[in-house]
Amino acid sequence: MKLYGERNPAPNPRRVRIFVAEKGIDLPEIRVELGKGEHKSPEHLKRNSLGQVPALELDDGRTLSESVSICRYLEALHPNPPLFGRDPYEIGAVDQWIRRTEMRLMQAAAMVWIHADPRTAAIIKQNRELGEANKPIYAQVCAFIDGELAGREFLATNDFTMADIILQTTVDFALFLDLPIPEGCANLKAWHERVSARPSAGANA
Ligand SMILES: N[C@@H](CCC(=O)N[C@@H](CS)C(=O)NCC(=O)O)C(=O)O
Repeated sequence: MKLYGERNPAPNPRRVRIFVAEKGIDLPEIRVELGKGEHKSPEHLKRNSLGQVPALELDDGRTLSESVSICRYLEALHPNPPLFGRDPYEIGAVDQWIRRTEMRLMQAAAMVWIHADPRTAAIIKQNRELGEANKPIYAQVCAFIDGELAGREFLATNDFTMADIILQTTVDFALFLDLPIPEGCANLKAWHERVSARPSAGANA
């Protein structure tokens, strides 16, 4: 089994690397250099027809894409420690926070990256107004999550889970975009320090 990914700060392959590090799984990773357009090569399009990373290639040649789906597959192969919840309620809670973080926070950061970041201006037809409008939305969603983290060590359950990985990689990607954790979000800042101190946070390709 091989993972096709890209180095940090690319947030989606990083999700899988953190997951794999937390599980202690030995998964070789092959770098697909986005800057060189390798993700749109015919070989890579066979692995992921959307031309994105990460992609997982199984020993029998079958492939899986979507970072969360790859992690769900790995969870089924390596159930311990559980990172998608320990019981039916926790499984629901982890899924809820993955969806909220991806659909609200990551979506806002992605719009800033695509439409307002000078590093994508040369390769994408930007809508600057849309990009700029997403900066305060990012801050608002941070404030919402900050409130939800009050009195909690981790986002979805009492343990570190996939929901924390999604939030961690989103917040770190946003920092790369110069979108800080807003002033006043003390719970989110403390949570970020906690997850950044885990050895898995340093996993890179
Ligand atoms: N929903 C996908 C998103 C994958 C994604 O957007 N990957 C980025 C790198 S972090 C990529 O390949 N971007 C290049 C492109 O979309 O052309 C996942 O979770 O894996």
